Amino acid sequence: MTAQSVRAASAMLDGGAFDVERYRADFPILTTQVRGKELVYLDNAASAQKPRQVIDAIAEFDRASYANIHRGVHHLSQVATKAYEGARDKVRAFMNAEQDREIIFVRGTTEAINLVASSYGRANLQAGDEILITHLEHHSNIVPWQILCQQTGAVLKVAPISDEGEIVMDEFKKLVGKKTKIVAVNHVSNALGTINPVDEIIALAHEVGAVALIDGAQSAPHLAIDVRALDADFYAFSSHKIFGPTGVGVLYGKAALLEAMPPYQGGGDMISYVTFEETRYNRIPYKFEAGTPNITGVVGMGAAIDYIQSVGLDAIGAYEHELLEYATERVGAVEGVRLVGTAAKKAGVLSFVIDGVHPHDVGTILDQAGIAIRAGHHCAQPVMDRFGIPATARASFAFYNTKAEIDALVDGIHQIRKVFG
Ligand code: 7TS
Repeated sequence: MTAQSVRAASAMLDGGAFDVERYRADFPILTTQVRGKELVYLDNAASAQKPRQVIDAIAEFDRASYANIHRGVHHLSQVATKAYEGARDKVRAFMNAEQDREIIFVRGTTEAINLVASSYGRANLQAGDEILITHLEHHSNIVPWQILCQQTGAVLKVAPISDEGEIVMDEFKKLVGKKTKIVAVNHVSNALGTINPVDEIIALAHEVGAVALIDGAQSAPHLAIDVRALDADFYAFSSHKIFGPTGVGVLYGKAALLEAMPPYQGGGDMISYVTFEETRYNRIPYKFEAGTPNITGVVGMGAAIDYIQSVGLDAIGAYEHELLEYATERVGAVEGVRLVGTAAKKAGVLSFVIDGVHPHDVGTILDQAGIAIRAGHHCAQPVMDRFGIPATARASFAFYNTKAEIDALVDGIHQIRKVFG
């Protein structure tokens, strides 16, 4: 048994229960008081909190190992380069990618999708070609494709979703055809929590020779990702949603695709040779990492991956499922509350509306009780349009949340109903 699996096993209480208190103790911010109340942090889909192990790894790297990477013969530059490239290998293993060079460090999911749209998209799409997304996407998996359509004359197609918030696969299949060149879908919806059948979607894309990009911003914190089993062409996620720092994330791409793609940005590190007449580009992944990257952020993301793996994604998934079921039942039972997004397979997100109360008021009143949720369109306005609402209140869970916190949320909702009579 590894040290990590010993820790994971010993964190399971008798009877296999998840020892949430043990993990909560790793997150210093969870003891914060907000407006005189104990913080109840239910905005994990926006950004997850960081455990001490990540905070310390960042501080320790900056204190003892920091220098610019890839370009120094001096000791610290070599130490920093090793830490940076070590994190790349951790990401590779986390996603079960075959090779480190298939892992590109970017600013986050948004930049990853823009990179593919700009580089792969402009090089491979022509007027009349089609890009297929769904009605369930975050704006960052809509707008880059709209820009690409404007630039190339390609056409954006959108697969519909059901009243439960699931992709209507029969309709999706009808939209996949000879003209389809890119299929881009989220693995888990940030607005509704739906887990999408990305394996089936990728297979459909491949049947017509299209590439498939999976937006994994909301899956990476909750599900084990296996890009090889999925056969994903591109897969993106953000560090700040997996308990790491902001400003850094990952684009996975199959090596053959990345090698054939033109650079996204030009500058230092992405070249092998520069003259005014001709520039030769560096090999992948460096071809796509122009300029000094977020070195400390990458190291912090590596520490976050170590941390997640010490808890174990299977244990996280099982515990969060229990939390979501409890929350769905309790919140759904409150009179005047309607849950938005009731898919059969969901992860970590409970979106709801309360009759006669604007979601922003829900968020503001819950905040008075120290409860942090998100109120708004969640950067998924088409999802709101589909349900004929301007916004929802959204509670989103991490493995450090508890049933007692869900009880606090339910008490808060009752309070709101009283206030708005
Ligand atoms: N895709 C999905 C499915 C997301 O949930 C988000 C962020 C992004 C892409 C963009 O990620 P970024 O790290 O590049 O910003 N979602 C949210 C959210 O639900 N609330 O705040 C940010």
